[in-house]
Amino acid sequence: MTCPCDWPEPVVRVQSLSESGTPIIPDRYIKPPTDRPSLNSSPPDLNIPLIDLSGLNSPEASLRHATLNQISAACREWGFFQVVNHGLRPELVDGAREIWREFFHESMEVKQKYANSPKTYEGYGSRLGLQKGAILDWSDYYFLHYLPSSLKDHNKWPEKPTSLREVVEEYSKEIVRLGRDLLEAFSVNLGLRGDFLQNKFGGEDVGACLRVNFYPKCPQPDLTLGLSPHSDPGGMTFLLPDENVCGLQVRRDEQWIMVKPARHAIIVNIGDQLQVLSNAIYKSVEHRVIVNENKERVSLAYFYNPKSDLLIQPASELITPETPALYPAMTFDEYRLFIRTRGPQGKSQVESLKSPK
Ligand SMILES: O=C(O)CCC(=O)C(=O)O
Repeated sequence: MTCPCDWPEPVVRVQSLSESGTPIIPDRYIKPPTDRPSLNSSPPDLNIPLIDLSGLNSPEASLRHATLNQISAACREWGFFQVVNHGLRPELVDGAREIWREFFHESMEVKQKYANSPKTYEGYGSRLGLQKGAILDWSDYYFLHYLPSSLKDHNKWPEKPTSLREVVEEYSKEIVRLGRDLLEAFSVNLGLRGDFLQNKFGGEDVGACLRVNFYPKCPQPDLTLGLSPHSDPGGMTFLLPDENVCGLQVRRDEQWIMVKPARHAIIVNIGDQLQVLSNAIYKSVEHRVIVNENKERVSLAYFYNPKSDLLIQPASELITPETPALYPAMTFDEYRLFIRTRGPQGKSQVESLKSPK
């Protein structure tokens, strides 16, 4: 068996391939015909819900309720929504994305100092998964831990550009605050105590980690994907998209819906752990990323997760004779091991956990 300290094949940086100017992508990035993006498949007028979060703090009860109702419908029907007036300064949102773009445009020598290994995935990477000969995605990434603070190691965060660590600190703090606010809204919407979900996530001991995705220009975008279809294994994800370059697609009724980001919006999606805790009232929905011939794309995916050794199971308050528990109890650590051992199977990964009837 391959040691999880090593990649099964030499690592190739997708950005280097792109910058080589090759008009043809290597075979190992070419997806089978059924998995390729059919570039025109998205209905142009459909988008994920857009929610103005300032309503949550309104002195008017009717506005607060209307906002909570919008959040509730989005979690039940879409598993995805984008939020504006989320409390993060527009300069911070733009600054966080652009400082990472600068990092990816540093020299290869600077980036290689942070080359990652599959043991922890922390650092600069170009593949997910260890299967030898796998068809790869057209992207590079940077992965780092913010919480728990025992896992945060500034030495594993890029030193250049010089203000990156400071910007990531501020951005991370704000995302964790937003995570707490939204978990409270979700709890109330599910008829639970306001602090219910935050407590199930471990109170102050939640996990938070960032994957910055860099999708270089691709000469044959119709043959590959920037990120293959997956649902997010954790609690919920805050995605800062590249406002000027669409790429994220969300599965809905067997169609792929292209997300059109609003200005300074943050995209929120339900992860597998919230699907389990809500006993599938909330949906962890499959999504993927397509790439672009003329434009690179940068996105920041912040994963807000339960403390990894706490048991996660459907909330007993939501279990009735008509709605029995759909999933067994499992820690997030065990769940990650379960999906990593099985490998990606397409479709929502949490569905395969369902207790047999
Ligand atoms: O780049 C995107 O828009 C999506 C990224 C994503 O799904 C992920 O990092 O898990």
